[in-house]
Amino acid sequence: MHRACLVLLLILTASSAAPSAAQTPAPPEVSPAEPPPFTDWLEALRAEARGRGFSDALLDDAFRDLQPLERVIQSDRTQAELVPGFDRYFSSHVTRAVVRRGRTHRREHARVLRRIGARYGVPPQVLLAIWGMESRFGRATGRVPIFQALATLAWEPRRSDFFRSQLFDALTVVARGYIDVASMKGSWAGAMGQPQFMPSSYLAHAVDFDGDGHRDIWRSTPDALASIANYLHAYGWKAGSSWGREVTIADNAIARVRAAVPPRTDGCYAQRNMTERVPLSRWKALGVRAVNGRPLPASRTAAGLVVTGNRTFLVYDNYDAILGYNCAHYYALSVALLSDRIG
Ligand SMILES: [Ca+2]
Repeated sequence: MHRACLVLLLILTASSAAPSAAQTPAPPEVSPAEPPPFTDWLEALRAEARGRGFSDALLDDAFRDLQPLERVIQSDRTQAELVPGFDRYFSSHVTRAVVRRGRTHRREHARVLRRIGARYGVPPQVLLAIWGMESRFGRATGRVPIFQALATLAWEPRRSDFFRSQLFDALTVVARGYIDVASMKGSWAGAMGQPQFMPSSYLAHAVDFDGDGHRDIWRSTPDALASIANYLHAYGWKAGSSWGREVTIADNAIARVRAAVPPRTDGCYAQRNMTERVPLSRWKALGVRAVNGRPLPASRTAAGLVVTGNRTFLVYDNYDAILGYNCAHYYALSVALLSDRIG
């Protein structure tokens, strides 16, 4: 009946192994044209920015000495080729040292994590897991000047529309006085600070939680953690609920499970690589069990099935919020499992 579902269960849910810059879109498949000479392109960009009301002083500052960065282009072009399999991805990101550091940070920032949890409903271990995955708890936020990275990717034709719009958002970030050009550093893909926000995410979701008047996701840990919480909240995180759980399916139940629940058809790439959400009680009746072999609770919690390599998960609504941060199962499952280990 549901042949697509069978296919789905066989698909290893592919995911990018690149740094997980929130909201970086998947690379397009078409091969691009040659870009125009950079100086001509920059002149036109500058004219458009002036037309949008950005001051000459700001543009002088942001566009000073801009050159395309070859390593930015190379990183962007190779990211789609690195798909190592979930186990390798997971073991390289979620090491024992990362878990240990997460627990240390949990104690160290217990008070602010409690306050953030009270305001946004996201528990400490989830915030710490994203913080750890994105920037190794603020230790690796990227050293690339953001305007340099964004100008390179906006000039290069592959994803120029997306990065041109991020460039204008980056100008807005500076124009509003949130941060100065020199301090605005991040990854080769333009993801900034401890939560690795793209400029558009920064404008929409960054918050000032330590009350100094600046949304400083680069230097303030309270601002960074609260900004992650605000982001997840905006993507539908539900307080008091978890992300999901790892499960097992007995060999003699696999065919029944495959036939029973169709693939999901809405949402981003990873969301379309899982099943529809049905109540846990339904999965239980189909023979899906907790990973320790115990029966699932017969609850009405909606859960979708995610299969990656030889591991299987039932994921709840909060998992969608993690996919909102970065739509890739490898990433979201790593965040989820890391959060369990820290918690
Ligand atoms: Ca602040």
